[in-house]
Amino acid sequence: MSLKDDLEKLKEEGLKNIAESDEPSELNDIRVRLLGKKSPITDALRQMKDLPAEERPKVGSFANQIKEEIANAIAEQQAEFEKMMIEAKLKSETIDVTLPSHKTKKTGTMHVLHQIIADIEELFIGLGYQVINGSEVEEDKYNFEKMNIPKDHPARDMQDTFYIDDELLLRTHTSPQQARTMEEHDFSKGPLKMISPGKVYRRDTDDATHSHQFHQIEGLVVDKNITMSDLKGTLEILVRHVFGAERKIRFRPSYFPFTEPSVEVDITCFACGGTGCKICKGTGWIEVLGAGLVHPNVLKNSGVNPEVYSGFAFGIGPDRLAMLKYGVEDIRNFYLNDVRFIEQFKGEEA
Ligand code: FA5
Repeated sequence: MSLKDDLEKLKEEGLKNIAESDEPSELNDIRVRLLGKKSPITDALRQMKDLPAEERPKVGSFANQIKEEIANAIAEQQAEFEKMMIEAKLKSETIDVTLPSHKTKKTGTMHVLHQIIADIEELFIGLGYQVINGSEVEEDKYNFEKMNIPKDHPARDMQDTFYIDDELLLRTHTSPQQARTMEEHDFSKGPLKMISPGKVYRRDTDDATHSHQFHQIEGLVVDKNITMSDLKGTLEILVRHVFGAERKIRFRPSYFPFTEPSVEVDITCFACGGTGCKICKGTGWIEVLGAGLVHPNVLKNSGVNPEVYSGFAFGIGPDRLAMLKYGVEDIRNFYLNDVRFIEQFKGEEA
Protein backbone atom coordinates (compact mmCIF):
# COMPACT_ATOMS: atom_id res chain seq x y z
CA MET A 1 0.00 0.00 0.00
CA SER A 2 1.23 3.48 -0.86
CA LEU A 3 1.55 6.30 1.65
CA LYS A 4 -1.40 8.01 -0.02
CA ASP A 5 -3.57 4.91 0.52
CA ASP A 6 -2.44 4.79 4.16
CA LEU A 7 -3.47 8.40 4.61
CA GLU A 8 -6.82 7.79 2.89
CA LYS A 9 -7.52 4.87 5.21
CA LEU A 10 -6.53 6.95 8.24
CA LYS A 11 -8.92 9.65 7.18
CA GLU A 12 -11.85 7.27 6.74
CA GLU A 13 -11.28 5.60 10.08
CA GLY A 14 -10.70 8.94 11.78
CA LEU A 15 -13.90 10.49 10.42
CA LYS A 16 -15.83 7.36 11.46
CA ASN A 17 -14.39 7.53 15.01
CA ILE A 18 -15.24 11.23 15.26
CA ALA A 19 -18.84 10.69 14.11
CA GLU A 20 -19.28 7.83 16.56
CA SER A 21 -17.76 9.60 19.57
CA ASP A 22 -20.20 9.95 22.48
CA GLU A 23 -18.68 12.69 24.60
CA PRO A 24 -16.15 15.54 24.54
CA SER A 25 -13.41 13.61 26.39
CA GLU A 26 -13.58 10.81 23.82
CA LEU A 27 -13.41 13.39 21.04
CA ASN A 28 -10.35 14.95 22.66
CA ASP A 29 -8.61 11.55 22.75
CA ILE A 30 -9.34 11.14 19.04
CA ARG A 31 -7.95 14.62 18.34
CA VAL A 32 -4.69 13.81 20.17
CA ARG A 33 -4.46 10.45 18.44
CA LEU A 34 -5.08 11.80 14.90
CA LEU A 35 -3.50 15.23 14.99
CA GLY A 36 -0.99 15.10 17.85
CA LYS A 37 2.81 14.85 17.53
CA LYS A 38 2.70 11.07 17.61
CA SER A 39 -0.20 10.73 15.19
CA PRO A 40 0.05 8.49 12.10
CA ILE A 41 -0.41 11.58 9.90
CA THR A 42 2.57 13.32 11.46
CA ASP A 43 4.38 10.05 11.09
CA ALA A 44 3.42 9.83 7.42
CA LEU A 45 4.61 13.36 6.80
CA ARG A 46 7.93 12.43 8.33
CA GLN A 47 8.20 9.53 5.87
CA MET A 48 7.89 11.92 2.90
CA LYS A 49 11.61 12.40 2.75
CA ASP A 50 11.85 8.82 1.38
CA LEU A 51 9.56 9.64 -1.55
CA PRO A 52 10.77 10.71 -4.97
CA ALA A 53 11.06 14.52 -5.15
CA GLU A 54 8.15 14.98 -7.61
CA GLU A 55 5.79 12.96 -5.36
CA ARG A 56 6.48 14.98 -2.21
CA PRO A 57 4.36 18.12 -2.87
CA LYS A 58 1.36 16.04 -3.92
CA VAL A 59 1.50 13.77 -0.90
CA GLY A 60 2.29 16.77 1.33
CA SER A 61 -0.73 18.72 0.20
CA PHE A 62 -2.89 15.57 0.38
CA ALA A 63 -1.72 14.98 4.00
CA ASN A 64 -2.48 18.60 4.91
CA GLN A 65 -5.90 18.36 3.29
CA ILE A 66 -6.66 15.26 5.37
CA LYS A 67 -5.41 17.01 8.52
CA GLU A 68 -7.73 19.89 7.74
CA GLU A 69 -10.73 17.64 7.06
CA ILE A 70 -10.18 15.80 10.33
CA ALA A 71 -9.72 19.08 12.26
CA ASN A 72 -12.97 20.41 10.73
CA ALA A 73 -14.85 17.24 11.60
CA ILE A 74 -13.57 17.45 15.19
CA ALA A 75 -14.61 21.11 15.42
CA GLU A 76 -18.09 20.29 14.08
CA GLN A 77 -18.50 17.40 16.49
CA GLN A 78 -17.26 19.61 19.33
CA ALA A 79 -19.88 22.26 18.39
CA GLU A 80 -22.54 19.54 18.31
CA PHE A 81 -21.57 18.44 21.85
CA GLU A 82 -21.76 22.04 23.08
CA LYS A 83 -25.18 22.50 21.50
CA MET A 84 -26.42 19.29 23.13
CA MET A 85 -25.07 20.42 26.51
CA ILE A 86 -26.83 23.81 26.27
CA GLU A 87 -30.09 22.14 25.24
CA ALA A 88 -29.91 19.67 28.14
CA LYS A 89 -29.17 22.52 30.56
CA LEU A 90 -32.07 24.61 29.26
CA LYS A 91 -34.37 21.63 29.50
CA SER A 92 -33.42 20.91 33.10
CA GLU A 93 -33.78 24.58 34.09
CA THR A 94 -37.08 25.27 32.30
CA ILE A 95 -39.64 27.12 34.45
CA ASP A 96 -43.29 26.35 33.70
CA VAL A 97 -44.90 29.69 34.41
CA THR A 98 -48.36 28.14 34.09
CA LEU A 99 -47.86 25.90 37.16
CA PRO A 100 -49.72 27.03 40.30
CA SER A 101 -47.45 28.67 42.84
CA HIS A 102 -46.51 27.15 46.17
CA LYS A 103 -48.86 28.73 48.67
CA THR A 104 -46.72 30.45 51.24
CA LYS A 105 -49.33 32.93 52.42
CA LYS A 106 -52.91 32.29 53.50
CA THR A 107 -55.42 34.15 51.37
CA GLY A 108 -58.46 35.68 52.97
CA THR A 109 -62.10 35.42 52.01
CA MET A 110 -65.05 37.77 52.06
CA HIS A 111 -66.81 37.52 55.44
CA VAL A 112 -69.93 35.39 55.20
CA LEU A 113 -72.16 38.32 56.22
CA HIS A 114 -70.74 40.45 53.44
CA GLN A 115 -71.22 37.55 51.03
CA ILE A 116 -74.95 37.47 51.92
CA ILE A 117 -75.23 41.26 51.67
CA ALA A 118 -73.41 41.33 48.30
CA ASP A 119 -75.67 38.57 46.98
CA ILE A 120 -78.83 40.44 48.01
CA GLU A 121 -77.46 43.71 46.57
CA GLU A 122 -76.86 41.98 43.26
CA LEU A 123 -80.42 40.61 43.22
CA PHE A 124 -81.96 44.04 43.85
CA ILE A 125 -79.69 45.81 41.37
CA GLY A 126 -81.10 43.34 38.84
CA LEU A 127 -84.61 44.50 39.85
CA GLY A 128 -83.69 48.12 39.16
CA TYR A 129 -82.95 49.27 42.74
CA GLN A 130 -80.18 51.67 43.77
CA VAL A 131 -77.85 50.63 46.59
CA ILE A 132 -77.37 53.45 49.10
CA ASN A 133 -74.92 53.40 52.00
CA GLY A 134 -75.87 55.45 55.03
CA SER A 135 -73.94 56.65 58.02
CA GLU A 136 -73.62 54.58 61.21
CA VAL A 137 -73.61 57.78 63.27
CA GLU A 138 -77.10 59.20 62.85
CA GLU A 139 -79.20 62.07 64.08
CA ASP A 140 -82.02 61.31 66.55
CA LYS A 141 -84.27 63.17 64.12
CA TYR A 142 -83.72 60.62 61.33
CA ASN A 143 -83.32 57.48 63.43
CA PHE A 144 -86.50 58.10 65.42
CA GLU A 145 -88.50 61.30 64.85
CA LYS A 146 -88.89 61.15 61.08
CA MET A 147 -89.63 57.45 61.50
CA ASN A 148 -92.73 58.40 63.45
CA ILE A 149 -91.11 57.68 66.83
CA PRO A 150 -91.22 61.03 68.66
CA LYS A 151 -89.18 61.69 71.79
CA ASP A 152 -90.66 59.81 74.76
CA HIS A 153 -92.53 57.39 72.46
CA PRO A 154 -92.65 53.93 74.11
CA ALA A 155 -91.34 52.30 70.88
CA ARG A 156 -87.93 53.85 71.67
CA ASP A 157 -87.56 51.25 74.41
CA MET A 158 -87.40 48.47 71.80
CA GLN A 159 -84.37 50.13 70.23
CA ASP A 160 -82.21 51.67 72.91
CA THR A 161 -78.75 52.59 71.65
CA PHE A 162 -75.36 54.21 72.29
CA TYR A 163 -75.63 58.00 72.40
CA ILE A 164 -72.84 60.36 71.34
CA ASP A 165 -74.79 63.36 72.64
CA ASP A 166 -78.49 64.20 73.02
CA GLU A 167 -79.03 64.45 69.27
CA LEU A 168 -76.38 62.10 67.85
CA LEU A 169 -76.40 58.33 68.23
CA LEU A 170 -75.31 55.04 66.68
CA ARG A 171 -78.25 54.14 64.45
CA THR A 172 -80.47 51.33 65.69
CA HIS A 173 -81.73 50.35 62.26
CA THR A 174 -81.19 51.23 58.60
CA SER A 175 -84.69 52.80 58.40
CA PRO A 176 -83.37 56.42 58.70
CA GLN A 177 -82.19 55.91 55.10
CA GLN A 178 -85.89 55.88 54.13
CA ALA A 179 -86.31 59.54 55.16
CA ARG A 180 -82.91 60.55 53.79
CA THR A 181 -83.49 59.05 50.32
CA MET A 182 -87.09 60.30 50.09
CA GLU A 183 -85.90 63.84 50.85
CA GLU A 184 -83.27 63.61 48.12
CA HIS A 185 -85.38 61.88 45.48
CA ASP A 186 -86.86 63.76 42.53
CA PHE A 187 -90.22 62.01 42.07
CA SER A 188 -90.86 63.80 38.76
CA LYS A 189 -88.11 61.54 37.34
CA GLY A 190 -89.76 58.26 38.43
CA PRO A 191 -90.29 55.97 41.40
CA LEU A 192 -87.83 55.59 44.27
CA LYS A 193 -86.45 52.05 44.57
CA MET A 194 -83.55 51.53 46.91
CA ILE A 195 -81.90 49.14 49.31
CA SER A 196 -79.53 50.28 52.01
CA PRO A 197 -77.28 47.75 53.74
CA GLY A 198 -75.11 48.53 56.76
CA LYS A 199 -74.14 48.07 60.37
CA VAL A 200 -76.54 49.01 63.16
CA TYR A 201 -76.24 49.10 66.96
CA ARG A 202 -78.52 48.46 69.91
CA ARG A 203 -78.08 48.34 73.62
CA ASP A 204 -79.17 44.67 73.52
CA THR A 205 -77.60 42.11 75.80
CA ASP A 206 -75.50 39.76 73.67
CA ASP A 207 -76.78 36.18 73.50
CA ALA A 208 -77.03 33.44 70.87
CA THR A 209 -79.45 35.44 68.68
CA HIS A 210 -78.72 39.04 69.75
CA SER A 211 -75.64 41.15 69.24
CA HIS A 212 -75.16 44.82 70.23
CA GLN A 213 -73.81 45.28 66.70
CA PHE A 214 -75.38 43.58 63.69
CA HIS A 215 -76.41 44.27 60.10
CA GLN A 216 -79.61 45.22 58.37
CA ILE A 217 -80.68 45.75 54.79
CA GLU A 218 -83.41 48.33 54.34
CA GLY A 219 -85.63 48.18 51.29
CA LEU A 220 -87.88 51.01 50.11
CA VAL A 221 -90.12 51.58 47.09
CA VAL A 222 -92.21 54.75 46.78
CA ASP A 223 -94.42 55.46 43.79
CA LYS A 224 -98.08 56.02 42.96
CA ASN A 225 -100.36 53.05 43.80
CA ILE A 226 -97.87 50.85 45.66
CA THR A 227 -99.76 48.12 47.53
CA MET A 228 -99.18 45.13 49.82
CA SER A 229 -99.17 42.83 46.78
CA ASP A 230 -96.09 44.69 45.41
CA LEU A 231 -94.41 44.07 48.76
CA LYS A 232 -95.40 40.42 48.84
CA GLY A 233 -94.20 39.73 45.28
CA THR A 234 -90.86 41.43 45.97
CA LEU A 235 -90.25 39.57 49.22
CA GLU A 236 -91.16 36.27 47.57
CA ILE A 237 -88.40 36.89 45.01
CA LEU A 238 -85.95 37.73 47.81
CA VAL A 239 -86.77 34.75 50.02
CA ARG A 240 -86.68 32.27 47.15
CA HIS A 241 -83.36 33.68 45.98
CA VAL A 242 -81.78 33.25 49.42
CA PHE A 243 -83.46 30.07 50.64
CA GLY A 244 -84.54 28.18 47.51
CA ALA A 245 -87.31 28.25 44.91
CA GLU A 246 -89.64 25.95 46.86
CA ARG A 247 -89.95 28.34 49.85
CA LYS A 248 -93.41 29.77 50.64
CA ILE A 249 -93.91 32.97 52.60
CA ARG A 250 -96.63 34.22 54.90
CA PHE A 251 -97.40 37.62 56.39
CA ARG A 252 -98.32 37.97 60.06
CA PRO A 253 -99.74 41.22 61.40
CA SER A 254 -97.21 43.14 63.44
CA TYR A 255 -96.42 46.63 64.65
CA PHE A 256 -93.77 49.13 63.60
CA PRO A 257 -94.35 52.86 64.19
CA PHE A 258 -93.10 53.64 60.65
CA THR A 259 -95.31 51.24 58.64
CA GLU A 260 -99.08 50.80 58.48
CA PRO A 261 -100.11 48.04 58.09
CA SER A 262 -97.03 46.26 59.43
CA VAL A 263 -96.13 42.60 58.98
CA GLU A 264 -93.62 40.02 60.12
CA VAL A 265 -92.60 37.77 57.26
CA ASP A 266 -92.16 34.02 57.81
CA ILE A 267 -90.82 31.44 55.37
CA THR A 268 -91.55 27.73 55.32
CA CYS A 269 -88.74 26.00 57.19
CA PHE A 270 -85.86 25.13 54.84
CA ALA A 271 -84.85 22.20 57.06
CA CYS A 272 -88.17 20.30 57.21
CA GLY A 273 -90.03 21.96 54.34
CA GLY A 274 -92.87 23.02 56.63
CA THR A 275 -93.75 19.83 58.50
CA GLY A 276 -92.18 21.02 61.78
CA CYS A 277 -88.72 20.33 63.27
CA LYS A 278 -86.23 21.56 65.90
CA ILE A 279 -85.07 24.51 63.80
CA CYS A 280 -88.60 25.93 63.32
CA LYS A 281 -89.61 24.87 66.84
CA GLY A 282 -92.24 22.54 65.42
CA THR A 283 -94.20 25.30 63.65
CA GLY A 284 -92.99 24.72 60.08
CA TRP A 285 -92.34 28.51 59.75
CA ILE A 286 -89.32 30.74 60.39
CA GLU A 287 -89.49 34.49 60.89
CA VAL A 288 -87.07 36.37 58.62
CA LEU A 289 -87.94 40.06 58.43
CA GLY A 290 -90.23 42.98 59.24
CA ALA A 291 -92.05 45.02 56.61
CA GLY A 292 -95.11 47.08 55.78
CA LEU A 293 -96.54 49.99 53.84
CA VAL A 294 -94.76 53.25 54.61
CA HIS A 295 -96.73 55.16 57.26
CA PRO A 296 -98.29 58.40 55.87
CA ASN A 297 -96.53 60.35 58.67
CA VAL A 298 -93.15 59.08 57.47
CA LEU A 299 -93.95 60.15 53.91
CA LYS A 300 -95.06 63.58 55.20
CA ASN A 301 -91.98 63.94 57.45
CA SER A 302 -89.82 63.36 54.36
CA GLY A 303 -91.66 65.88 52.16
CA VAL A 304 -93.71 63.31 50.16
CA ASN A 305 -97.46 63.78 49.74
CA PRO A 306 -99.26 60.67 51.10
CA GLU A 307 -102.37 61.60 49.10
CA VAL A 308 -100.41 61.01 45.88
CA TYR A 309 -97.70 58.53 46.80
CA SER A 310 -97.54 55.29 48.74
CA GLY A 311 -94.70 52.89 49.38
CA PHE A 312 -93.53 49.69 50.94
CA ALA A 313 -90.50 49.12 53.16
CA PHE A 314 -88.77 46.13 54.67
CA GLY A 315 -85.87 45.50 57.02
CA ILE A 316 -83.86 42.29 56.84
CA GLY A 317 -81.29 41.07 59.37
CA PRO A 318 -78.56 39.39 57.27
CA ASP A 319 -76.93 38.02 60.44
CA ARG A 320 -80.08 36.03 61.18
CA LEU A 321 -80.38 35.03 57.51
CA ALA A 322 -76.83 33.68 57.60
CA MET A 323 -77.55 31.79 60.84
CA LEU A 324 -80.58 30.15 59.26
CA LYS A 325 -78.95 29.45 55.93
CA TYR A 326 -75.77 27.89 57.35
CA GLY A 327 -77.09 26.50 60.64
CA VAL A 328 -74.91 28.82 62.75
CA GLU A 329 -76.06 28.43 66.34
CA ASP A 330 -74.58 31.57 67.89
CA ILE A 331 -74.61 35.02 66.26
CA ARG A 332 -71.45 35.97 68.19
CA ASN A 333 -69.43 33.61 65.98
CA PHE A 334 -69.68 36.19 63.19
CA TYR A 335 -67.81 38.75 65.29
CA LEU A 336 -65.16 36.67 67.09
CA ASN A 337 -62.73 36.63 64.17
CA ASP A 338 -61.96 32.97 64.69
CA VAL A 339 -60.30 31.99 61.40
CA ARG A 340 -61.51 28.37 61.77
CA PHE A 341 -65.11 29.64 61.70
CA ILE A 342 -64.63 32.21 58.93
CA GLU A 343 -62.72 29.80 56.67
CA GLN A 344 -65.72 27.48 56.46
CA PHE A 345 -67.37 30.00 54.16
CA LYS A 346 -64.44 30.24 51.77
CA GLY A 347 -65.53 29.82 48.19
CA GLU A 348 -69.17 30.69 48.89
CA GLU A 349 -68.68 33.96 46.96
CA ALA A 350 -70.88 34.15 43.91
C1 FA5 B 1 -86.48 47.03 62.56
O1 FA5 B 1 -85.34 47.33 62.90
C2 FA5 B 1 -87.20 47.73 61.46
N1 FA5 B 1 -86.50 48.95 61.15
C3 FA5 B 1 -87.39 46.84 60.27
C4 FA5 B 1 -88.38 47.38 59.31
C5 FA5 B 1 -87.96 48.16 58.26
C6 FA5 B 1 -89.74 47.13 59.47
C7 FA5 B 1 -88.87 48.68 57.35
C8 FA5 B 1 -90.65 47.64 58.62
C9 FA5 B 1 -90.21 48.41 57.54
P1 FA5 B 1 -86.59 44.90 64.07
O2 FA5 B 1 -86.25 45.54 65.32
O3 FA5 B 1 -87.56 43.76 64.11
O4 FA5 B 1 -87.12 45.90 62.99
O5 FA5 B 1 -85.23 44.37 63.40
C10 FA5 B 1 -85.20 43.85 62.07
C11 FA5 B 1 -84.30 42.62 62.01
O6 FA5 B 1 -83.01 42.94 62.57
C12 FA5 B 1 -84.79 41.44 62.86
O7 FA5 B 1 -85.71 40.67 62.14
C13 FA5 B 1 -83.53 40.70 63.12
O8 FA5 B 1 -83.20 39.89 62.01
C14 FA5 B 1 -82.51 41.79 63.22
N2 FA5 B 1 -82.17 42.10 64.62
C15 FA5 B 1 -82.85 42.89 65.49
N3 FA5 B 1 -82.19 42.98 66.67
C16 FA5 B 1 -81.08 42.24 66.55
C17 FA5 B 1 -79.94 41.94 67.40
N4 FA5 B 1 -79.81 42.47 68.61
N5 FA5 B 1 -78.99 41.12 66.94
C18 FA5 B 1 -79.08 40.62 65.68
N6 FA5 B 1 -80.08 40.87 64.82
C19 FA5 B 1 -81.07 41.66 65.25
